[in-house]
Amino acid sequence: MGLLDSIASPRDLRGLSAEQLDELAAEIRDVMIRTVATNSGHLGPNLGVVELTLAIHRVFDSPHDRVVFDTGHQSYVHKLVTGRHADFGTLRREGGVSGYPSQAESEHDIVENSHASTSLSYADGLAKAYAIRGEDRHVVAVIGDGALTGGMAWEALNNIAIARSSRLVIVVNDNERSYTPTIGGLATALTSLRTNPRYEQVLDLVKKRLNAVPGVGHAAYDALHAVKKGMKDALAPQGLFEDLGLKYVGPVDGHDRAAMEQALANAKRFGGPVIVHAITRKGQGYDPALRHEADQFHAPGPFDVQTGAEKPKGKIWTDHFSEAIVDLGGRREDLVAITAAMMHPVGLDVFAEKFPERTFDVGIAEQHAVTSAAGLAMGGLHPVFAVYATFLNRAFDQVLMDVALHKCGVTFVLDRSGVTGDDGASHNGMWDMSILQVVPGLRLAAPRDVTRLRELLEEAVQVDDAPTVVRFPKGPPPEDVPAIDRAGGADVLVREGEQDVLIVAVGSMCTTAVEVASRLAAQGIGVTVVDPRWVKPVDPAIVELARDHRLVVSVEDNGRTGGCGATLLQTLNDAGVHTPFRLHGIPQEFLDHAKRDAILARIGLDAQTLARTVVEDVTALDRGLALVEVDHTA
Ligand SMILES: Cc1ncc(C[n+]2csc(CCOP(=O)(O)OP(=O)(O)O)c2C)c(N)n1
Repeated sequence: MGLLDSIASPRDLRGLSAEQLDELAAEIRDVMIRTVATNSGHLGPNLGVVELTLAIHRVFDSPHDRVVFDTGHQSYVHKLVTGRHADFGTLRREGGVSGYPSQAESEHDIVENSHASTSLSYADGLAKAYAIRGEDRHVVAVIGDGALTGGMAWEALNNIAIARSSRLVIVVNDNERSYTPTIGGLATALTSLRTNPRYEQVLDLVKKRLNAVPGVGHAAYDALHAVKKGMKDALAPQGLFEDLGLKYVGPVDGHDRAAMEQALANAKRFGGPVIVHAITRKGQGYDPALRHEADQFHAPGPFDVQTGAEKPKGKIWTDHFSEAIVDLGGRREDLVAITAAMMHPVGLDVFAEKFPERTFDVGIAEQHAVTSAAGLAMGGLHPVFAVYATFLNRAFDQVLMDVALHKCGVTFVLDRSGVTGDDGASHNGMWDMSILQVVPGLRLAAPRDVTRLRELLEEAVQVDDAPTVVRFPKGPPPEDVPAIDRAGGADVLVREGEQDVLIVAVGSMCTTAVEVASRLAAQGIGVTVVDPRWVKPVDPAIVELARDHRLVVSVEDNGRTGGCGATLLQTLNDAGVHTPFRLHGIPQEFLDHAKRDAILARIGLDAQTLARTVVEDVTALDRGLALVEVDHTA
């Protein structure tokens, strides 16, 4: 039995000796490494916050005091010391421990959105609420230097600086990295705080002298770290945070638990908002992570614990996009690429190597990325912003007003669209085709396979007077699905028997639709499967096909509300085409984490369920009945 087994809640950390805490830290690292090696997950970030998290839980009293983790990908240590050690082996598995904080899991978790740069706003609100209600509670926000590049964090700091009575401690976990090294003016400013030699030397000297005085050393050293205008302030590098009017403590070695505790205790005593600047190393305590150049094992797939060698993955959609964009970049000198701190995950790394002057990593700043893209387009270039579908949500207004209204030729490449699975509710890319439907002039393509990805991307970057979007899912692409015919701009994939059922399949759902068609054909039901390729605007050829069939079935890997099916239905209605219509998509709910295929089966987006529903619908029509009701919340 290890020490971790004796930690049921953070209070159990209080009685441990320094040696036991070191032992516990090692045990936590071991558990995290072994678990992520099989289940995949965020390893580097969590290895970097072991001491920091232990220190927070020893100094503050969670859940009375609230701890908010920005993004939440670095909350494994917190989970392990808040009663979830026994279940930790189920990390990211269906029904198991979530990869992010989860209110359903623990009273110690509060924020679970996993979209970066929000912690300070949550914390600002919480601290103000406690102040107004007269509750003696502290709020601790843990935010990485990466998340600190997001605009929301600065909007929050601007407010926090004047919220004098907020008992708010902001721990800046500075490991110099997002996935790759954090870039920008902020990163430079943090470096200057980190490396100010005068500060470090003087503090060291003071520490040595004071600690040499028996009895008073620690207390006096504490006092130096403390509040109000004192010696510490005279020594601390002025800049950045203090210019904003925020109390600053640091820099502190985030792997020195005792030093962290001391800094946090001082910050706690201050009684107003304080920043504690902790310097940590991503991947600390595990050599393969520290050596991992691309991202220090930010989020590895399964790997070998001894060597750190990742299990081979096949080519995924991202890899094919990566090749396609390099190819396009070679042919078009006006093509520029943008990433919001996700160079490797979105596959722009090779483009960046080849065309560094045409690649921009803007930090975790999707809103800025979009409007900056508008500027690049106005300046005569064609920007391609590659981003996970879920993160574009944040920049909706920028797409609408800054790009579309100005008729800017910007291409958005939405990776990880549709159901993504393991990362839980916040990471599914199930909103893009709904929110983008309302953007005038925007054209949206959903390639069904790799050939179509290349084709549609090529078409997209040729549009220079409107935004274009190319969206594809997570994981490996299917085998190519050849077209047997064209209808307008759409591909006809199957035409079997009579014109009974028209299946309009979007992107990744085409492969499934072809399988559904073969099941229907086997039962003597006539079926046509069409892939619109460009799903927005609706192709008039599809309206005509719908007019000629007995039943229209739309299938998309996007929320049912306001997506492609809903828009098609509305278009048919406007055109006076009243063919019975069945709309299949993702129910408009927050989906718990599980494997993508398991979720698709659960929500009825698998071939078997779809085929059964179509057969039921056709049977109802044959009998002259209305379509049966389907429970879309199942
Ligand atoms: C809005 C948004 N964009 C992108 C991401 C993807 N993402 C997850 S973690 C991360 C890097 C975070 O860096 P940092 O805050 O420094 O934490 P670290 O992993 O270095 O501890 C990014 C870009 C996200 N979660 N949210």
